[in-house]
Amino acid sequence: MDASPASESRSEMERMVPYDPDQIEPKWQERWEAEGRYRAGGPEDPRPKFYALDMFSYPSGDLHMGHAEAFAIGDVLARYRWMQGYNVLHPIGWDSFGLPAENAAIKRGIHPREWTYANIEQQAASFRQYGMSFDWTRRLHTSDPEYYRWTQWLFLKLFEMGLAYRKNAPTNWCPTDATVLANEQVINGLCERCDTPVVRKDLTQWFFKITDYAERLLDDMAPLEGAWPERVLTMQRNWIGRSEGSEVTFEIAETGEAMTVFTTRPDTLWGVTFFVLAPEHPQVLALASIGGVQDEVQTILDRLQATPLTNREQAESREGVRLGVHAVNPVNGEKVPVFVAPYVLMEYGTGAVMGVPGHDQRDFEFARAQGLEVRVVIEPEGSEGVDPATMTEAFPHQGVMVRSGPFDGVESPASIQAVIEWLEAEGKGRRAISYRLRDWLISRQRYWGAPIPIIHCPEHGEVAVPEEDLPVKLPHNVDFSPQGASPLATVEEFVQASCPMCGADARRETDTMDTFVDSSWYFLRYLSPDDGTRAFDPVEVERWMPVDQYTGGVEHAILHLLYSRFVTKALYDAGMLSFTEPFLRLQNQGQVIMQGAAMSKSRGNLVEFAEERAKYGADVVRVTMLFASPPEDDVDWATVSAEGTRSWLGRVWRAVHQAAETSGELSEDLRRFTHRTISRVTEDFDRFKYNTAIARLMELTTEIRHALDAGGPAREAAEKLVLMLAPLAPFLAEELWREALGNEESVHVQSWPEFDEGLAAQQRVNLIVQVDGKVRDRIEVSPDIAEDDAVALATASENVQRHLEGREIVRVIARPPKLVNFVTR
Ligand code: ANZ
Repeated sequence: MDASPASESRSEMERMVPYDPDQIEPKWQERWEAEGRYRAGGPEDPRPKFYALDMFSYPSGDLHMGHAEAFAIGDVLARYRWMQGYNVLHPIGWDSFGLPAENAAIKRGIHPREWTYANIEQQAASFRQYGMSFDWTRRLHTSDPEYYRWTQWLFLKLFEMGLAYRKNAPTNWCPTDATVLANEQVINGLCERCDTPVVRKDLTQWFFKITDYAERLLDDMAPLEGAWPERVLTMQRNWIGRSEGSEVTFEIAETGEAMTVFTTRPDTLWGVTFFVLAPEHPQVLALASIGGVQDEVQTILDRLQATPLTNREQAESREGVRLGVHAVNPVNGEKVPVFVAPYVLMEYGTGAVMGVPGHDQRDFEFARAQGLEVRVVIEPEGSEGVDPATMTEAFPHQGVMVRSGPFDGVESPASIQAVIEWLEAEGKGRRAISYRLRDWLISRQRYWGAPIPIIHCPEHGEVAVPEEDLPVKLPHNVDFSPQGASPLATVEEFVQASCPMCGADARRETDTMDTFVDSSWYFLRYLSPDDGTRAFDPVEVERWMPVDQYTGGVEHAILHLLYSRFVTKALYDAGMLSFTEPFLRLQNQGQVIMQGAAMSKSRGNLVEFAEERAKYGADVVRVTMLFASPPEDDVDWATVSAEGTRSWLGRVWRAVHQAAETSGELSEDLRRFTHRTISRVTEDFDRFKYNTAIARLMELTTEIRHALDAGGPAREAAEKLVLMLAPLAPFLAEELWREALGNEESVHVQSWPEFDEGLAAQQRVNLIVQVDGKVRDRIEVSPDIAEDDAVALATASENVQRHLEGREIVRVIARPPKLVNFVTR
């Protein structure tokens, strides 16, 4: 029930039509669409541009609560920028290729296309009901031939630049889904989707050479500092994983072969007591045959074959096989035994390491297990000397070099540089940088993706499909159940092709592209979505890019964002773009959870977006979501109050209707209060603090109510309230603006209200907010703030929320305007 303050007189309430979202939302939805309300302005539009991009949706079903949050955040911003006088581009599309569509279709016996497009239609309808200010004329689906034609074009561009190549590589293979999985899709050795144990499979795969861009991907993060969430930048940095050190060349004593290692600690070279190769190192089997240990080595290789790649990083460091050959340490001519061990990874550095058990923990464990010498060559300053016999772990820290020939007594970190210079002068090594980043594996052995536009010719090898033959279309009638090779390989008409160079019989590539390729450039396609002659229009790109604000989930902190950055840089290098970073600012939203846990059907805590919207209306869901917390925090739907929001919007409804009937100058107090609210809400909007902005609008509602109850005029204040409410609750604001306040034009084409600094700057008092008697925040409020508003503001404080987390509020002591104290248990 909606408890109305007693001051709203009975007669007024009886006269007034109550707030009913069902009556107003469908009406405005239709009108806005007919008016083409949110179409971005063309080249002649004089307003400054603002590209507001939301991470597009995956059509796995109807919209869920996560979408409801993310898209509410993006939509408020777009609407706010419109009102501030920007020409806003706010497009929508669907990331509509991918394995889930194929798996769902297999389960239900329908075609992936049917399943996908039905879901898209449902989501599109839900978006409209939710009041999204999208420019629908730019809508795109990555699974449309009109789109994936250009994804194929992008592939060919990268191929032409030498950035797309094929090689045999170990992959994570899910036997059930019959496809390659990215490392991120393997959870504890199991397939993320079906929990089948993942095995390793060596396959010829297509890659994009993102490693060529490692350095630039790191360096170009500098301007994103402060504009992207810090944790996203950190995750990208760690993912790229730059290590400085050196390469040092050893020699195999028995064969004279050179063997190079990468080390971050060349200052430990005098402590090398063994040498280790990754089992997949190309020289391993030849060296094993010298020592006669091929069988032992083969056993390790066979076992690794059954281990997902992701589990390799955790390989047991004690296991290994002695090859029977020796490596010569270039700094002192010492011969040390060579081993093969799974803890050394072929994909990192050179696939070979120098064993320094005194200073590297894994080397230490290996040496103890294999009975190898531990030698201490770095000591903490002023130490008495460390006895290797009694050491229980390696000493990995910096210190003074000892037992290191010409370098005795040299201290780190300078010692590392000194040794590198010496190695270079002696021709024994060189400065080197190693990256954790691997090339991007883009081929998938599945049906529902963009076919890779390559033809394999017996004579000419991999030949690009000529641009005029794009798109290479997906055949419709395919048995897409998993079968080991790509389902496309079974479609003879698809596979048969002739070589574009010589016309000979050839075979078409049957792998499709990872969907991350589709989403690595979609922000460019939105700018000229109907252009049948090119992927993007350079003039439009110049006009709109880079994206001013990107909104989406932190789950895309690495892959999607890194791939988009890479593709942007590659297209820049191709001379097709004038900028190297696609997204100027990034805003993440938290998750929507239920009773402290992620929502899921099986857990029984799933809240359906469609149901909530049907129950409360779009505006209430939007405002509830935004009021719950700052965007980047999780929203627990169990702790929010849609009823509370509805009751507030009902108060707004009545106050504005009533205020519309009044006329004349506002009282001095109400005028000041209104200006202060505009000033504060503007500030909050600029920092994405929609929750506190809403709390302030609640305060203003109360002030308007007081003025009305005192018989004073309030129309001007009500107008400002409605204007500020427009981005948050677009339907209600429109209804009030046009119907209650009697304006001709839409509220959504009005200017954002301005405020008078002098009026806004009136003295405020500090509201002290306590949790269990401890001060957790101080908030500036008006001296006559109402109790409800003080509590709402206090609740919205980030710091207070942190301290309330996991606690139950048993009592709220409110002494406005000075104090709010939450007593918890
Ligand atoms: C000798 C050494 C001595 C090392 C010492 C470290 C400490 P980050 O910092 O992550 O880049 N390494 C090199 N290649 C490897 C591979 N393919 N598989 C497993 N380990 C490998 O790590 C660099 C260090 O990891 C390298 O420096 C090497 O061990 C090891 F006191 O060399 B070090």
